[in-house]
Amino acid sequence: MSGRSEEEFYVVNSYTEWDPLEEVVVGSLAGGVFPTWQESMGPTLPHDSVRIFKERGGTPLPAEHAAAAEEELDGFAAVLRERGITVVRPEPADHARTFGTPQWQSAGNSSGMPRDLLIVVGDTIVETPMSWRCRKHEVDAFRGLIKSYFRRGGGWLAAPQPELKDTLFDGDFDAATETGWAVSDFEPVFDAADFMRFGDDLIVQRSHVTNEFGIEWMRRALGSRFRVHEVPVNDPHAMHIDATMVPLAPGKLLVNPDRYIPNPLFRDWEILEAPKPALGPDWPMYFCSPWLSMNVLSLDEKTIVVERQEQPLLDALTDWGFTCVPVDFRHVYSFGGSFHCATLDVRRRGRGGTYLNGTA
Ligand code: DAV
Repeated sequence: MSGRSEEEFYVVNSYTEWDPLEEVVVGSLAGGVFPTWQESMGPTLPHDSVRIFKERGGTPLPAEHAAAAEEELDGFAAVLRERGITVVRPEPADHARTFGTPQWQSAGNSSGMPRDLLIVVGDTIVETPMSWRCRKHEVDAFRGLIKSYFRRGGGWLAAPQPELKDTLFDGDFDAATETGWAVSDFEPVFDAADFMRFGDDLIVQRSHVTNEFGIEWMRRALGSRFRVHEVPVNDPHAMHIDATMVPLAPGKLLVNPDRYIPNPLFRDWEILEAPKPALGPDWPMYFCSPWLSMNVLSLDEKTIVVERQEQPLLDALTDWGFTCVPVDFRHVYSFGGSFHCATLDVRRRGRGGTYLNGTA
């Protein structure tokens, strides 16, 4: 494990959201439970989830719906494999088990959404300091994979372990005006899904799970090659940027028309407004909004995995010149994400570069 040969250097290699995909982690909802409630979840969640999490935190996800979601994840993995992409999965985990620190106790959540926990920047996998207590040990199901990549030459960087004491959640969020943030700057916290990768540049949003301290930690940890740009968005419920601004190819940004604020970094980019989601109001959505329609996965600059029933988006992307691969994923939606959230692209071809305006 000393040094890296030229070949090993490519074991972990992913700089963008659109370079040709070669290896990817796909999450699993097996063993998943409802989150243990904490106040800082409130501003990010659909209204009914507050009660549901308070009542059912730590108890298993609804069995039939979760089994259907797991089948969709398996089906998605099969579609990727058929296209020659290497797919790896987490180890089994029992998220009902409780854990804690001297300050607090919690059960877990699920292994469904690796995008939230981990981010690959170039040749390195970064482990994030998540602010939901129930998610503190979620990464353990992926640890075998991370160690294996490291042994084969990949980089591995873990953020400082947050304490997640009450002080962290003493943010300035005001429910009446829906302004401010649920987390303070007591210590660095961020979810990986608040970042998006554009070669040597990353964008990030401040959110109810990502604070300024966390953004600054990431900026310094990544070093001088990478530039981290905090972008303003119009989203009082902000948690994860991947249903707000999704780059599909160099110069093509899919945006949420309710949330995107025009940004000079994208001056020369074509801005594609996502059509309204197809999902009706009665579908159970415990974590997210129907804008998960936008949470697509690019297989390369031309090819995008899109939920099979999102016809308006399928039509729009086809009109814009993309080839869409429709995959069933609505049951997965219910548990906190779509194709981008449920994956972690470990290897894409490409070696970085400058794509955003005014950054070189
Ligand atoms: O619209 O609820 C979803 C982002 C999931 N990673 C939303 C944000």
